[in-house]
Amino acid sequence: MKNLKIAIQKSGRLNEKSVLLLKNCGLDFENYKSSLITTVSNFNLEILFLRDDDIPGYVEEGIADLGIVGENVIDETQAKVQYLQRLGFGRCTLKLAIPKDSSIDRLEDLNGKSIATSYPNILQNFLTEYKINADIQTISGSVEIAPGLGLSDAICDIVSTGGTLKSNGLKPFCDVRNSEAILIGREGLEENPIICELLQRIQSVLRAKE
Ligand code: PRT
Ligand code: ZN
Repeated sequence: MKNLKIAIQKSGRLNEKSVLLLKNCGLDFENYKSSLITTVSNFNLEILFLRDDDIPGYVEEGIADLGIVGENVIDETQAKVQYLQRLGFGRCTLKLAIPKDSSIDRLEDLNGKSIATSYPNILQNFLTEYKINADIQTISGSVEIAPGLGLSDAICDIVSTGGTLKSNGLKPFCDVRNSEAILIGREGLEENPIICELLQRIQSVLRAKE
């Protein structure tokens, strides 16, 4: 039988916990840092190491059967994939934030303002829901420096401890969405016995942690 493929983050905040979860499921593999793919020796599975942004699309297109990625990335890419299991790590919140001394006070005050973000789709849906007409400035990183540089009036970015906001003279203004790491699968795969077996192992690892 052809091996299934699971895509996990190659390096970054979700890599270590994704690898640990798979190891705790009894999967035996080498975590080659230099390789993009590794084979599990005791299970019909190969592991692909990718940038997190590419994972939902790979799963949607069937290049990978499964993936571990943050909900924020799934939502932003708008990929059609199945949520198989919430994994309880990588927790964070996508928030709107403003300079400490900003006159913005209520959501309506964002009308006509500019907001820098790496999450233009999620932000646009949020603004549409609240009937706010703001100008979205899409930038790919270091979003927190945008207001200080005069690029935007507000930002929309991931916050976990809040330390980065603080050190850039910003304060949280409003939560847009919470996120955690999710096991996703391509549509129509739920009945696959190998996936069912892996899902059961993952669920027992998560239960043991409770
Ligand atoms: O290279 P690749 O594209 O794979 O990785 P990446 O740099 O895009 O993502 P990475 O590794 O930073 O984050 C992967 C996932 O972890 C995210 O998509 C979220 O689902 C989740 N996550 C959890 C976070 C954070 N916590 C987090 N704190 N992602 C990013 N941050 C950043 C945030 O962007 C901000 O710059 O950390 C900063 C804020 O942190 P605090 O603690 O100062 O609030
Ligand atoms: Zn990324």
